[in-house]
Amino acid sequence: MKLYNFFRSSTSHRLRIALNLKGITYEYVLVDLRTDQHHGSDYKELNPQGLVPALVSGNDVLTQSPAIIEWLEERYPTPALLPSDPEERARVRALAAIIGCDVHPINNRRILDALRHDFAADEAAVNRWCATWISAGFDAFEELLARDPQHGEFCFGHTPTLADVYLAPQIESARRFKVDLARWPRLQKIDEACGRLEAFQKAAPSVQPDAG
Ligand SMILES: N[C@@H](CCC(=O)N[C@@H](CS)C(=O)NCC(=O)O)C(=O)O
Repeated sequence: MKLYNFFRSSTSHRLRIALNLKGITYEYVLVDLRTDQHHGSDYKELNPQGLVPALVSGNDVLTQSPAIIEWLEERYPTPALLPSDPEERARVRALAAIIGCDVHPINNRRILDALRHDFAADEAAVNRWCATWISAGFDAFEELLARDPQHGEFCFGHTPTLADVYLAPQIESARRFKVDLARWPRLQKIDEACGRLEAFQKAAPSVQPDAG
């Protein structure tokens, strides 16, 4: 498999974690967002949306990290990243969706570029924008964990699930935007637990070949 990705992209980071948790080896193919390689025709041939990541498996080109992660779960069911009970699966997916649908998309680079260029936002305003939406998502995430008796060392129970796969990269990104994490003690503990696992350590942006 080939993973077209970028070290600092949190959707790429999600995929690296999921692949590592499933024990799948992959070739790291850099799509450098610093040089706008994702806007080039070569990459758009692969993914017309011009966003990372994309995963190539045999003749299949898979795009959109939620779809790719669900595909991985179906193709490589062990270890499972979703609980077996449908209601529990829905709870785990809801946590993941807070990040995947409601936080990440509005803090993505192209949105921040639009704020800078079309709405004259300076860096302080951009950081405030990011902090606002990250905080709103993390407040809800923290409260849902507080209410869930099955919240354990990880978001759900004592092994990582889809919720952790989405949460850890978003916490990394929150740090980059200098969001103070002290307000979310449960999230911090889960992040520490994730950080103890090799699958998460090997997926970290700082250890990727293009990190810089
Ligand atoms: N919903 C997509 C979003 C992908 C996405 O937004 N990727 C970002 C990096 S995290 C990107 O390629 N950004 C480039 C840009 O905004 O110009 C997914 O989950 O795969």
